[in-house]
Amino acid sequence: MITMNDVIREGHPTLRLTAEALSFPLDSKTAKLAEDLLEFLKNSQDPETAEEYDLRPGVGIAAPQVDRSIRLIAVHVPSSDEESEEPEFSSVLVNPKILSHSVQQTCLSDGEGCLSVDREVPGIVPRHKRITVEYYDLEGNKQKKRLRDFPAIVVQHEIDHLNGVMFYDRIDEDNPLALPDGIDVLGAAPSEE
Ligand code: 4LI
Ligand code: NI
Repeated sequence: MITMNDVIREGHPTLRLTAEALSFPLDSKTAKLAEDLLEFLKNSQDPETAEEYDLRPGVGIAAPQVDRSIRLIAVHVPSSDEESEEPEFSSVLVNPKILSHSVQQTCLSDGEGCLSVDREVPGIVPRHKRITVEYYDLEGNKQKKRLRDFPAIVVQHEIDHLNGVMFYDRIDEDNPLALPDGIDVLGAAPSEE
């Protein structure tokens, strides 16, 4: 089982590498890693399991974060509506590639967190609001998925890890909290006029 001890932190050189593309069929070690990463995210979101193993909650993790420099990410975004049993998006994505994206940008009002960053880095992280991502599933089938808002942000954050990019690289260092023109903001409480 993957725990926080397996997660490398900022400063580790692997986080700055460009990760290697995978070919199919995946070897058994890589297939196991993929399942373990998705399991880690589910465990991290389960209050009892997270408490027992001291896991920080996450909705996405990339293989380089456990020191495997390969193009594989796991995403487990719970559904935003309480009714639904089904997660909004839960998958392992191999060799993910953004085929197209909106001009419209979005960001999280409270900034982004990362399992490899043990500090709060305040600032606006501009992301594409909508993306079409192509990837391979664990069986090697090519998939294409359209995502918007939070799931789109998570996939962009994780693909950045495959390219050695950290979320804070995207924060404007001169004015971290300034909103770029026309960006929309996710998670902001409705403000009164
Ligand atoms: C508990 C159980 C407030 C602060 C709001 C928590 C289940 C931050 C947001 C969660 C913030 C779950 C998240 C990410 C942020 C902040 C990631 C809580 C886990 C919200 C996921 C990759 C950025 C993703 C929205 C510094 C570890 N996740 N919150 N950012 N959630 N979570 N990111 N931002 N401010 N990071 O962190 O998994 S993309 Cl689901
Ligand atoms: Ni991260």
